[in-house]
Amino acid sequence: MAGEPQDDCLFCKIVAGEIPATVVRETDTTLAFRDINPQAPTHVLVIPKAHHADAATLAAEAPELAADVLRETRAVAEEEKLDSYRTIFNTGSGAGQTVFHAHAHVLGGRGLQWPPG
Ligand code: DGP
Repeated sequence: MAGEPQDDCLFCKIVAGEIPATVVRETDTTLAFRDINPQAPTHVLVIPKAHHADAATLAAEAPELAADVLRETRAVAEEEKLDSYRTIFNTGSGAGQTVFHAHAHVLGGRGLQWPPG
């Protein structure tokens, strides 16, 4: 069922506390933690605690929760004192999505090129 924890999901395990993570923010519905393989001085992942496969699925299945995630990306940027930052939702393996639990990457603290690779 949409939103239920998945046994084989890495980020569900982080939400459950079964895998450690460096948490920077937590709300009732979201968790923000540092990416294990940072691509910028600040690289934080913001996830819904409930399992949804990707950002578009999250927006379709739980639009309020999608809004919670977006609000938290800004809160992370403010806490990290980022004037500019990039929010990325890789969607699908061809776009680099490797964990199929919706997550926003918040990247900042260095110049970011456009277009991205
Ligand atoms: P994506 O490629 O968009 O699906 O992003 C998944 C990100 O998750 C990737 O940047 C690396 C990160 N990641 C993978 N495993 C772990 C982990 O165990 N802990 C943390 N903190 N991040 C992880």
